Amino acid sequence: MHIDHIGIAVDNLEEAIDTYSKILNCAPFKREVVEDQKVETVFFKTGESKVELLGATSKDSVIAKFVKKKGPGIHHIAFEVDDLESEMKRLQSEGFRLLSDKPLLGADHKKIVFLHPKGTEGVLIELCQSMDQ
Ligand code: CMX
Repeated sequence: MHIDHIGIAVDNLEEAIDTYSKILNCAPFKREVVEDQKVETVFFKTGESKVELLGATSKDSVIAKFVKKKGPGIHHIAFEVDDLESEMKRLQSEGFRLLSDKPLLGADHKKIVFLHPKGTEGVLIELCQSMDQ
């Protein structure tokens, strides 16, 4: 397991791209709308891991709700796992609350599942597995 990416919720995607291009001194390598999640994602490579900027594509997106409530900021940490379904079973048996029964389709050609932040010391955790393997 390793940190795949840190998700940052933003209000203005273009401004955030400009800011993070300067901080990381590189251009994003991928931009993708994830319809199911109502988000537009922009990825920067940072060594083995990535930074994912998340903009809402609709007013009822969880990102719009988050930014309205807390302002822009770190939204989630994503850990890449080798076998998502078995990790889901393991964490369910440990009593964690998964936010979906089945893996969802995420950005970057990954299947994903989230753990509710109420059971994870206030941090929204995403588990992801590449579908390219
Ligand atoms: N990190 C930490 N806490 C969070 C949070 C986050 N990202 N989002 C919400 N919360 C907290 C809120 O602060 C609130 O806490 P309090 O009760 O103490 O005020 C509580 O969770 C409930 O928040 P809410 O605003 O009422 O939001 P909802 O319950 O409607 O939704 C959540 C929260 C986590 C269940 C929802 O955001 C979710 O299902 N997330 C998973 C999907 C997702 O985040 N998709 C976007 C990313 C997609 C991608 O990366 O591809």
